[in-house]
Amino acid sequence: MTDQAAIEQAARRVFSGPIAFLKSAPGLDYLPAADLPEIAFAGRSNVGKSTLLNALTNRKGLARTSNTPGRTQELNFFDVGDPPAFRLVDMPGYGFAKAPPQVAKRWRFLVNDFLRGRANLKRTLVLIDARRGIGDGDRELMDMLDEAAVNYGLVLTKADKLKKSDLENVQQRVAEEARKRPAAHPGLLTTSAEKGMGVEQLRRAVIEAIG
Ligand SMILES: Nc1nc2c(ncn2[C@@H]2O[C@H](COP(=O)(O)OP(=O)(O)OP(=O)(O)O)[C@@H](O)[C@H]2O)c(=O)[nH]1
Ligand SMILES: [Mg+2]
Repeated sequence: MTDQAAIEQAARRVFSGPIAFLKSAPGLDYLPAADLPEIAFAGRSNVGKSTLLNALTNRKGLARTSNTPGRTQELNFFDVGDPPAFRLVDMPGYGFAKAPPQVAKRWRFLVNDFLRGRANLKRTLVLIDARRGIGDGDRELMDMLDEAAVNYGLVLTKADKLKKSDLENVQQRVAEEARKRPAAHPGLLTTSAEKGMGVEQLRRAVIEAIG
């Protein structure tokens, strides 16, 4: 079997098997042991982190989603496999205008400290809303990841909301910015959780990142 076929087969098997919520960590003191590889979902509030995690695992209500930004307020850990082989981490978003400044600051420290300090973190997925492109908050996050040499991959979300030419435009701009960033993985993934677009590719990327 080719490597590619083996990865596809592993991706299908892993994501159709058992996946379970492990725990919610409101602070770094509450993290699970760093004993398994992890993949984290980061990005602006409302970008679709929790929704994409659900699409990836093909389970609708696994991570809580909402129309209102600020839904996810803690680091939520999900075990993939039984016994678990790795974990997915759904995180609070940034750039949520209505969050009280103290709360927004707490989330930012939680997310940044986790991403910078978690030795077993294999890949951070930085989600970018295809309608908005890369914003200031996204740049701040990527600057931090670049400085800390934490490797990440960019993922466009909500591709279903754009017409083809606009989507191609944003893909080009985002890919170009990614190429300039030292810790960014080459290759931009374009997804729509709504339409299931890019979900297979994301599964393969996760399996590859886990190694
Ligand atoms: N059309 C469309 N809507 C989406 C897609 N992904 C997410 N959404 C919607 O975007 C909204 C926010 O999704 P969430 O997954 O809760 O976003 P989040 O990034 O987890 O947000 P926070 O937890 O607040 O940081 C929800 O109303 C989703 O239904 C998509 O691919 N297409
Ligand atoms: Mg969320």
